[in-house]
Formats: sequence, C-alpha cells, structure tokens
Amino acid sequence: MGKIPIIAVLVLGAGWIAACGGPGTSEISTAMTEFAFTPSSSSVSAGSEVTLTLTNDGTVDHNWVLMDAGYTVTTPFDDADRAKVFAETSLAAGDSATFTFTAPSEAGTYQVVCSIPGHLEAGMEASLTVP
Ligand SMILES: [Cu+2]
Repeated sequence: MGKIPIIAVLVLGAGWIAACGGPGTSEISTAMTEFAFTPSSSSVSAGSEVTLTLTNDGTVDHNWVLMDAGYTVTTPFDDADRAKVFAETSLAAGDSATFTFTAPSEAGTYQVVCSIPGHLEAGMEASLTVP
C-alpha cells in the first residue's frame, strides 16, 4: 500500500522528463597548433553536454578557453579576462584528451582563445556557436 504513491511519483517524474526532452549531447573535435585552433569554428546545442576531443599537435602547451556570452578578450589575457571564462582546459604538447562541459544555454557566438601569453596575440583564437 505504501509503495503505490512512490511508484506514481516515479512514473510522473519520468513522464515529465520525457515530455520536456533534454538538451542532449554535442560532440566536437579541435586540434591545437602554433598558433591556431582547427577547425576555427564549431557549433553545439544550447545547454547540451559537450564532449570536446582536443588534440595538441603543437610543440608547446596550449589551452582551450571558452569565454562568457558577449565577451571578447582584450590582449594580453589578464585577470579581467579570467573572470569571464565560461569553461577551460589545457593540454601538454603532443597530448590528446576529451573534456566535457555544459554548453551555454544562451544562443550566440562565443570566443575561444588560448590564454598562454602571446598565443592569442599570434592568432590562436576560434569561435563556438550556439544556434
Ligand atoms: Cu596556445
């Protein structure tokens, strides 16, 4: 008798989740070199769980830094820019790894940079679009 309400709640909960659909998942891949991200633009679904496969094909460490909505880094990358980071990861020369993060929920074009001194200045920049 006591189990029935619990089952009802579980069924209702599952139905609600299914009805809403979910933001789903996105998969993107990016290669880093001196001094570029390839491809230079990628797209992910709003609010999705993103799996980013990163490869550092360069000879020095690089990082992948996604900036907040509407924000463009001013060089050199400093504390003011660091305060506007949405997600980031770094990768040693020659390494490859996957990195997961939740995509921005707001549509827009987001700046991706390498924050290592001199790298953005040398052109190490890309964009991530949330359509
Ligand atoms: Cu770099």
